[in-house]
Amino acid sequence: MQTNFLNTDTICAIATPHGMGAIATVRVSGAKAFPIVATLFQHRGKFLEISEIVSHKAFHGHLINKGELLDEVLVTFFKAPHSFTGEDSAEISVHGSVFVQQKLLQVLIANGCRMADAGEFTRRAFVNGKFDLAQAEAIADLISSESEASHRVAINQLRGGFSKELQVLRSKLLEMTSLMELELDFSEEDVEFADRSQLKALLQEALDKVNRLKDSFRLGNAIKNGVPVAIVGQTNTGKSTLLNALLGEDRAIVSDIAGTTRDTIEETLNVNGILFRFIDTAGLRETEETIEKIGIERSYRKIAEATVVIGMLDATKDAENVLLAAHEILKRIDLEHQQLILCINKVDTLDDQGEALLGQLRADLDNDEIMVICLSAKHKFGLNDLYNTLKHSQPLSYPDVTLVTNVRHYEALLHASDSLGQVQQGLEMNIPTDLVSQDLREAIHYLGTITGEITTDEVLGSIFSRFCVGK
Ligand SMILES: Nc1nc2c(ncn2[C@@H]2O[C@H](COP(=O)(O)OP(=O)(O)OP(=O)(O)O)[C@@H](O)[C@H]2O)c(=O)[nH]1
Ligand SMILES: [Mg+2]
Repeated sequence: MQTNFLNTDTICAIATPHGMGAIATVRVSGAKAFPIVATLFQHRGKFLEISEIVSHKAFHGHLINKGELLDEVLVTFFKAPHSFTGEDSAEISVHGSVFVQQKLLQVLIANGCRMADAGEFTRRAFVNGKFDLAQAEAIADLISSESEASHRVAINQLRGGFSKELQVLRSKLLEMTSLMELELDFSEEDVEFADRSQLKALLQEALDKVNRLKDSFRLGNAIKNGVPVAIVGQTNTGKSTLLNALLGEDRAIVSDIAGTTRDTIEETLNVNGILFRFIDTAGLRETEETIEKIGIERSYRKIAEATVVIGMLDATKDAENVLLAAHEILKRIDLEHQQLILCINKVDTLDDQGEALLGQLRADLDNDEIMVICLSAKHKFGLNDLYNTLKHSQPLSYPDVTLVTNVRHYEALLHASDSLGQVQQGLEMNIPTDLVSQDLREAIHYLGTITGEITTDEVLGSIFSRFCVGK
């Protein structure tokens, strides 16, 4: 039960960004929200009676504290349960002076409110059944979304797309357990209620779904925090020049000395609505130099973690060398989960702008999944081709499916997938039904933690404390 979260205090907080602004909004929520606000608020020259309050209507008037005018304001009231929190609530829009905002909070507190904890409004909404935990978390994501893609993912989760998928899954699994447990009750009589082959099919379906969601985390997380794009290649191929060209600023040091970049440099950039995290890395070469070696180790790690890898090739080198370098990079890529874009850089030095080399490389690789483009990072030639290739790269072309973006959800899915795997093994090996159904219950439990059907104070505390005060 979550009754220990039902807090009857009336809470208040500033809901708009801190500091000075044209307008600031202070939120008040709880059983005493209306009486507290009414004692401070004059509408048409007299203090508002609670009976005059109309829900979802803005009242114009004045905030009066101990006979003194504090500000001219708009107050909107929301009657329970038709408010964000599900409680009686009011939103007071004041002029955005920091003094007025702070003073209003002080006055509210003096009249019986308490400062809200971080995320307490959303937490109350969750406790009052306004939405489930995954949706509450989507609100935090929505607020912090910086790109069109992350916004789209958060909106889908907020509208309950993810929760619905989980619900369907959970109820299917519950149905399976009840069938199995019925069988247990009659075990003396050696009855098989659950058709084993039907169970197996259902289980496979559930496992596929859980695994799809689990696997979507790689992309979901990338979209939320910026799709990692590692720029890799031999020294002096122009990786840092490319990073600077993409960002439009001299972020990384560029020089003709091989081994200029020692450490990785990361910067995010919004390209056509998708947030990318470009990572310039230390050039790959044999070296005995300790620091450079560490840098190169890091480059390999960044390749492994990247969703997209830009492999930089140097057009001033002979074709054989370029092909060899391309294969060195390709060796490190998992084409099933990663996109490789090979860039033949410095084509400004070639008469044919790299056309011959491009043909040779494509023929040699003979793989449509690998994109190859010509570039001059220094002269900013071919950047549009790169942007387009990035935008349409395979790992990013997801249809409107649910993407998991939250580590907590990902971990729960991982556990659920493990448990379902155990069930599957158990069914294959004809392990007694009671043991199998225990694993099934475990999987159901983990799925339930995502939407908050099963939760603990500790989990809720850690989720909502990440929200800001006023949310
Ligand atoms: N002509 C030409 N030169 C380029 C181009 N891109 C980079 N360069 C030059 O190549 C040299 C190396 O560039 P960097 O960007 O430092 O190369 P890097 O791959 O980061 O090198 P490391 O950090 O040492 O691995 C510099 O002198 C650049 O000016 C290009 O498109 N055309
Ligand atoms: Mg560099």
